[in-house]
Amino acid sequence: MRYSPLPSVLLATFLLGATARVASPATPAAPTPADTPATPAAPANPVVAAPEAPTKASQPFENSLGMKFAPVPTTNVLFGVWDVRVQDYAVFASVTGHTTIATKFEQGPTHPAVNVSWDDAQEFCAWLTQRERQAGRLSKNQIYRLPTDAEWSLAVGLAERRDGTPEDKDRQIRNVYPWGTDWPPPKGAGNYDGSLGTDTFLNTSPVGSFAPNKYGLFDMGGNVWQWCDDFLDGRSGPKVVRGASYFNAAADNLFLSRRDSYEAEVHSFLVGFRVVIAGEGGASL
Ligand SMILES: [Ca+2]
Repeated sequence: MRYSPLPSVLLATFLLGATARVASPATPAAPTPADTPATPAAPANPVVAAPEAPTKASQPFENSLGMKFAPVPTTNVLFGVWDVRVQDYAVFASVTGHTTIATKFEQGPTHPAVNVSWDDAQEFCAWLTQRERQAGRLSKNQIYRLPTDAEWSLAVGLAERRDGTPEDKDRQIRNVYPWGTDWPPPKGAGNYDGSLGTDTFLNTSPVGSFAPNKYGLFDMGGNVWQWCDDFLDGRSGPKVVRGASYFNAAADNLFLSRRDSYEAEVHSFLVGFRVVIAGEGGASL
């Protein structure tokens, strides 16, 4: 039989992207004896996809740390599908020398980073923005930042009034949870306090351990509280956290409309964060 390497070159080129350079022209293969297994030829010029920045808020994206992002309709940002993980935060701490505070319980690399203050989260976002721009994975008018309180609500499909402060909206939509409107939560609903029987994790759990919401976002209820950008009262003082944690069991803490808050410098083993990618000033990507 005859074997030509051309088809595999073309296939690899197709799979690796349209900008691939094709070995040109393909050299016709010498006839191969029928009783000798043909060895597929490797592409003459292995193609490495050029790094690219996200171009639209409507398409999924993965950055250089392997953090994944998903679109949330009605927002102009890409949402991190997971909380920032221990392994993500460790790169930041290692490169910058930023102080970390160990937990008293064991955390794996894919657990959400905790003991991270709102101030720490700002520094992480600034560092990641710079890193990704240098790597060609973010354009100069795009930034990493915390989600706003309003964006967080949209990311869980909560139809809230657009005016008013986070404090005004705290628990105003009642009995709506990440899993629906039933109480108590069903098994597998998320990582909450053990008394609810939802899961077997005593403390934090690896991100992605439970089903994602309709936008593909994991742990938008349970595991750890997530910092949002806003002040609770809209002006000053403590910052908003959303989503409840592995420490919570009371129904009204698990409402999607629940806002708790901490001062920006507080480190808590119950609080982590996720980031979004936005155009500068929150503008469209
Ligand atoms: Ca638990």
